[in-house]
Amino acid sequence: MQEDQLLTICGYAKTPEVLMGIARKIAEGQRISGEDGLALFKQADLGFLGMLADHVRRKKNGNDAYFIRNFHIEPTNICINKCRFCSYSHHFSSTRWELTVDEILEKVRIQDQRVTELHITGAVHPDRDIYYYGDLLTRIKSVRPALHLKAYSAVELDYMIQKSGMSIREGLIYLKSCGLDSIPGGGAEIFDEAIRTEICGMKSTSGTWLEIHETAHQLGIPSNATMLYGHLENYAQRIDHLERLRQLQDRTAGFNAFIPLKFHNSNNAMSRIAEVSVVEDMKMYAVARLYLDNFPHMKAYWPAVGRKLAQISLSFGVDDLDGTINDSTRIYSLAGAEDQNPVMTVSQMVAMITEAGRTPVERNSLYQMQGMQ
Ligand code: V47
Ligand code: SF4
Repeated sequence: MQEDQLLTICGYAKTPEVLMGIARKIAEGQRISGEDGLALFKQADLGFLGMLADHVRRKKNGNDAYFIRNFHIEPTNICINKCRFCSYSHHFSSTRWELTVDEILEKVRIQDQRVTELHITGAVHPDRDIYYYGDLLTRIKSVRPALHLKAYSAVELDYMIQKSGMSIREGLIYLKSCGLDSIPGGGAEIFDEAIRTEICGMKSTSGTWLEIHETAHQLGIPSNATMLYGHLENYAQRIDHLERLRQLQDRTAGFNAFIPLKFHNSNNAMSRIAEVSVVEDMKMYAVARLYLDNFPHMKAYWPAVGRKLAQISLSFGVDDLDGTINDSTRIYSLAGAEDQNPVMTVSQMVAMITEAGRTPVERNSLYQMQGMQ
């Protein structure tokens, strides 16, 4: 849609002047302010948000919607922390696991050869150090050298690096030399210090999370960013989170994708909080797409949001549905997400994207196109 058409349609719906002003900024490719972001959350309806977010998505990614062939390994759920939203760690889950290195290598060996990415993340185990995790990367690479290793959230990295007595920079250089290719976006939760203390006070601070990602980017290690939404936070705190990410990305351009993660309320210490509605989910995707003008990609992680909503999110700014997963993650199934065995075939992924009117593109971890077989 052309910019003038966009503005005509927005104006046609008797849109309040404050929102028309934001639509004009977006049509002209200008950055929106924190105040604008708040107004979008509070005053804009879904149709308006979807139209603007879809316009920005199309400018950045054309008609393409991405997916990847990937799988996860969660080495352990034994954790030193006690995040109140977590249904996964041994504190709340009825299961408790510590995979051995051989078990992990076996999981790598049995994967389809067309899988290109392994996402490794888990709990913060008190006894495992950076040498254990570095060696794990090296051994996985020796089994599957071409596999991209997106490994260890900033919270896991913080603990293993501190335990080793290294600086963040030294720790990341060491892990890169062992085979670390990129860093997943987990552990960001919500940066607002008061809410963070309430929901995950034992965890690494927001400042540390941001510092680890900034240092990684300086070392040529790209990463993702997430935000856990739909619990105690308000709209201003969501905008504050997006603002801190936007500022960091202005300095480094090292983030690939932003992934809003909807809070799920089963089996955790925050179960009394109701899960937010679909409208709230789509608002979150759209406002994030509009606010994070320097992020190339917006991802709907389908095991978290559900297949149907992930498909709809393609009309609210999202251009990436993550991957085939192959039933290898428990974080969301334990928290009550609809998919208890998250696995998606390539043909299911292609059908889902095509039905939403987008062109399915199989990507690698750096958003380069893969030949689909
Ligand atoms: O940091 C934990 C979230 C995250 C719950 O980078 C919960 O490509 C909702 O970050 N309800 C870990 N969310 C997962 C993660 C991730 C996932 C997929 C792709 C990428 C990527 C990163 O899961 C945690 C936390 O925010 N989480 N428990 C829960 N009850
Ligand atoms: Fe541990 Fe991560 Fe769960 Fe927090 S969210 S308790 S750090 S596994």
